[in-house]
Amino acid sequence: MTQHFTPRVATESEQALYLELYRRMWLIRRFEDEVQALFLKSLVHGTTHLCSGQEAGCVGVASALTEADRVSCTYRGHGHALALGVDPQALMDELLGRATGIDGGRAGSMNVVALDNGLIGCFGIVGGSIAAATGVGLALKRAGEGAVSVAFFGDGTANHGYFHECLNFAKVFDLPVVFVCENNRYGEFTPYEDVTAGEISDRPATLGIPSITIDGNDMWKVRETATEAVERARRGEGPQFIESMTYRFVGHSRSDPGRYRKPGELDEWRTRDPLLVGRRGLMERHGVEESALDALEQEVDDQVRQVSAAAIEAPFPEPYQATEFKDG
Ligand SMILES: Cc1ncc(C[n+]2csc(CCOP(=O)(O)OP(=O)(O)O)c2C)c(N)n1
Ligand SMILES: [Mg+2]
Repeated sequence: MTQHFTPRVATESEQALYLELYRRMWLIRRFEDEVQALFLKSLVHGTTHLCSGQEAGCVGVASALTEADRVSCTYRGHGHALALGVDPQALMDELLGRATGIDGGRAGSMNVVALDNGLIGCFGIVGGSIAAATGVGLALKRAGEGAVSVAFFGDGTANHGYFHECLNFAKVFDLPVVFVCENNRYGEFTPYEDVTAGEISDRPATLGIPSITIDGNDMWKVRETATEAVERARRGEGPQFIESMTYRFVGHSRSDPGRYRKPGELDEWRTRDPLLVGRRGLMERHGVEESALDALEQEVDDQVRQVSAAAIEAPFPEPYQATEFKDG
């Protein structure tokens, strides 16, 4: 039993834990900056959806999980994969379609699966992550070992059928599912308030699902809230809902310049960059020296440069050979 509940992120001390979360946030930001640069050189096939600005949600929730728990994500899933501990090299190789990628180069940017890290999948279909996590929640409940399933999805997804259907199902069967709505204020190019009636977090409450809205750019707040929600689900108290308010600093996907943003909005959110909040908090709350943070960032920057160079050199997979189809 204890082995099942090994935390995904080491917890020797509060300072060490939050430094590690900060390191992961910095890695996600730099990794995705590099992904964008490689994309512009046509080295990333298909499309990309970056989570720049949303890193605290990824690492805060991941830090509340154990190795027995399972997670599903959207197409915006690179950050969540890194937060769950996926090897950056294996992920970068995957995005460049290389044989050494975490899924042999066949999944690409939108559909990463990393079962060893608890990531059951990233889904291009809006709402797919909710359905997958709910199904996994049913399986985990039947297994009876106290593991929890987590669904990440966006604000736009709260208006899709999957959302309503799965929340209802999860509550009726009291499944151990934590629904995490990452409200980045836009579904593609549409402000969420233009297409959303009422508050998203009121919807689960009508089904009897505990629901909370938090500052999703504060890794302390996200970790604390996620830990409580996960523990309730683990104890058999059924599904839980977190609306994590955040903002993406980049466009929806590869070529979106974000012209729909309101004047000043991006600058305002940049003052609440999760990396700034994290840096400040580590110094003020945990007494971390600025020089230690500079060194940590430098180390990650070097790592990302090496990862990128190695991915470019990595081999492509052999062409797919369809197995012969026989009638009857
Ligand atoms: C079923 C389905 N409908 C529409 C789309 C097209 N689509 C891709 S992303 C997206 C917006 C989703 O917004 P949100 O849930 O807020 O997530 P975000 O991209 O902001 O993280 C849409 C409509 C899709 N992929 N799948
Ligand atoms: Mg959104």
